[in-house]
Amino acid sequence: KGGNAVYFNNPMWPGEAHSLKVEKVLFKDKSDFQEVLVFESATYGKVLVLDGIVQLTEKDECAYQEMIAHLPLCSISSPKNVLVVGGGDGGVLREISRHSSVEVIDICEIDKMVIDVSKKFFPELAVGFEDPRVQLHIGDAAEFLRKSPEGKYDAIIVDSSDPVGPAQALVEKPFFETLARALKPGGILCNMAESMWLHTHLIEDMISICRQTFKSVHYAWSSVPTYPSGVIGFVLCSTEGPAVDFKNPINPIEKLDGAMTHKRELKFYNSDMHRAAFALPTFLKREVGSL
Ligand code: AAT
Repeated sequence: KGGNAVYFNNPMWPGEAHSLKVEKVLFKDKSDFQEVLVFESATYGKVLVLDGIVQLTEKDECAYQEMIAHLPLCSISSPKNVLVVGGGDGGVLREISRHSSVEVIDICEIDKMVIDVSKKFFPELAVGFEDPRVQLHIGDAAEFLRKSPEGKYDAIIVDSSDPVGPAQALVEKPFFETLARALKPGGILCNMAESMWLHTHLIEDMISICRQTFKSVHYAWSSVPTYPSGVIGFVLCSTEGPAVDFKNPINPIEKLDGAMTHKRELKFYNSDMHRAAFALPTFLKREVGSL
């Protein structure tokens, strides 16, 4: 910390620090899993920080939650059973709830404190928990998936933290095998996949694991100013079954009943952003091979 700013240093981004001006610290505590901090910033609204890493800010959360939810759900027709891994703030649930075809939204979050803090300080995200289709499971997602019935889900969205701390196991091959097993034939996965500027080797590892486990693998990305380097990526995979053309949404949000008239307006995602998200810089194409 320095003055009234908070500086985020982390081995995940060596040699640089990110900072935000703090107006007021609203909450600080240690859960069984991580340190949880909420503060009011000068320019991004309220900020949720876990173990010294920004998870979301009120101003730019739309660019992450809307993309991680609609990139997969608009790529298949009529998704019904959806699982969220992590995502205890409720923002991804809020986005999934725009899809009226969805019947069940399971969520497995390890840390109840994240949910409680979100309900108190981020009601615009925690509103996602009010959807009656949501079934909350508190526990480790690696264990939840080991016990999950085979072929249950049309889509799984992994909105988990960086692979330091409780999310460590969620980047390893056995976890991806359980994800693939829990999906229906033709079911899809959308997994948070770090920054192409900072974590090319993590992305490469994740893509190579996914290529061994899934039928097709793609990478998409979004601009999120308060994440390290200002961008975040997503790995999108489909299992053996009906082919999925991720790059051209078959289930466009603009045509979905209620998706646009949902109580909260979409701020970031639309079908143009969807298609654009799959355009990759040359260095990334070179490093991860053709996708
Ligand atoms: N939507 C906000 C963005 C997040 S939150 C990630 C969530 O994953 C946290 O609430 C954390 O408690 C939860 N989590 C971590 N490990 C596990 C686990 N093993 N099982 C279930 N939930 C878990 C992610 C922001 C990404 C930031 C990128 N730099």
